[in-house]
Amino acid sequence: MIKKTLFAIFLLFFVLSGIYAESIAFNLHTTALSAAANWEQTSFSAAETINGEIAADGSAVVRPGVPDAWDGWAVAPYHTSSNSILWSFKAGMTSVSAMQLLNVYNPNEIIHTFSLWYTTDSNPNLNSNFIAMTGISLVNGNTGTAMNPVITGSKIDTSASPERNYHVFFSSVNATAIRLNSYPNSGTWNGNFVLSEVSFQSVPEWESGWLLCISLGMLLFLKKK
Ligand SMILES: [Ca+2]
Repeated sequence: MIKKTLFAIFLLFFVLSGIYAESIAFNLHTTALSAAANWEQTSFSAAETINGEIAADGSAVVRPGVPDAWDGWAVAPYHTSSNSILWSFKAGMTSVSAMQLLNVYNPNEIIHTFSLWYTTDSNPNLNSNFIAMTGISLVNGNTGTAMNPVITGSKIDTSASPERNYHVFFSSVNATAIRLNSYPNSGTWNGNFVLSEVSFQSVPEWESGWLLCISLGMLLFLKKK
């Protein structure tokens, strides 16, 4: 009886370790983030990039009390300048190794040139100290094929062949927030862009690792006995 109870307890821990892993890689499970930007075009707020929706142009999102909600972050009329958006992890320090950027809104408003930065500040904001991402590579998320952008430091230039679904891989970092900087006219067509949604391949450092190790060890121990 005791053995069964213990087994059940550690099985629960094992399941929880999976939940706490918060693997939000390349899907729309983005509730573990908050978003802020230096500038938000009217009805195109930073929060639209983490709302779990990927609505297209011509179909304003229906939200009670919000008459003209468009799904994505845009920066007009300041698309001729650089802009920044910050995604902070609600879990705090998080191990991150990849992200997905979706530009579903409109094929004419795809972001093609941007840079990626991270911070370890405990209270991250757009003025925190940021470190450039390294080891960057891109895959077309729709086809799974490697892309060939011009990468200079953490600056990624896909203007020769922009895509609507970027999987961006980089050297793993422990971060509290990730910042994306756009460049002047870094959207296709008129220079503006609409970034529909973002997600990260992330694992909060301590929860998942410890829960997984302890629960797996105990499961194996109890199974042997
Ligand atoms: Ca969205």
